[in-house]
Amino acid sequence: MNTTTTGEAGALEARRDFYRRIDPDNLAPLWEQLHSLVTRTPASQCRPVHWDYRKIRPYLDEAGRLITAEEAVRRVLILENPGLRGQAAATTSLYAGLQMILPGEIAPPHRHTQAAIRLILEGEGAYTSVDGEKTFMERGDFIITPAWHWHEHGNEGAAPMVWLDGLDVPMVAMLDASFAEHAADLPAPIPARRGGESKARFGSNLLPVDYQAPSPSSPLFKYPYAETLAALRAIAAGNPPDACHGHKLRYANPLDGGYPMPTMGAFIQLLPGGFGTAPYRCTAGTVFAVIDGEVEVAIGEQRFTARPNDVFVVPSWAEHRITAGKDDAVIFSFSDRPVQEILGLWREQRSA
Ligand code: GTQ
Repeated sequence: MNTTTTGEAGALEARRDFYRRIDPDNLAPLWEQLHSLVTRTPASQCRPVHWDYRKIRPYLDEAGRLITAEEAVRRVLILENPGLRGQAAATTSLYAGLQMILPGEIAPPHRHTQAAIRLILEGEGAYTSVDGEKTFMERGDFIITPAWHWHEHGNEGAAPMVWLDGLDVPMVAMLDASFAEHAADLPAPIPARRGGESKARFGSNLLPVDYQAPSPSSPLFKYPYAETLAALRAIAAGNPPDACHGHKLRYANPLDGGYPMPTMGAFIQLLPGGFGTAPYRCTAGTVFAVIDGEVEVAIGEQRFTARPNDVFVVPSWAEHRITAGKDDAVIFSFSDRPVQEILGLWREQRSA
């Protein structure tokens, strides 16, 4: 054997032997994986993905025949990212699902440390109650259930109700901070509160005098679509669209103007008919849902058409463009941007 080969091969073998001997002591050499841990740019397992509502809606009906909301606790089909299968994750940090509740059904009250947002897709006459206060839901409404607030859902209408759920499940799992309680295990039911209270107290550009927020989340838990759309339309009527976002607004906590909840931010944007956004990327992997209109989406090399109620994911740092069809498009989205901003991690790159 030639000495050089022996030298290199011997050195490699000595290293492999070393790795094998330290392995039982739960040790590993950083130098073998430094480049894949500390990447130059985000190297997400999260993939761009599009769920066509027309294709998947029948599965919800089928789920409705297979299990009641009561038995399921929450009858939801999880939207699993193909790059993160088995992890109940739509992006690396966020969970998304489609929840359906049939007429007469109740999804029983519980609370958990995971925070939830809802975007109502279909139906009317169903409510969510948050800490005992019922609010009825209509298409396009944005509703929040902050961490550790009691919530139940019920359908008093005549048709199925479907909404998009967004939760910080993967984030809470990463932090090992999951707690949950079921009202059925309590000695007494959650006391009912009058409907409309939170809107009266917090949703009229007024606040209760001396109010001290008990949590970092918005005390206003419904952002009605009628009001959101009126705001978007008024802005769109008198202003040029932003090159990368069209007309884009952020849902805000009326107490401080911050995000409605600390772990998830939510956004709504109007793209005028025919308008296409300039290439854009940011570090917050984002779940989008189309409310109105039809859009062509380009994420890296991937292309698809998204229609009302379709959901799609743009991974962290994936350059994308969204182009409205001939009519105005309205798109909802949510991401972990508040967390990244607090941690000093959030970055964006605009091409215009
Ligand atoms: O509505 O409480 O999609 O607890 C997942 C977990 C919805 C909810 C989900 C939940 C809920």
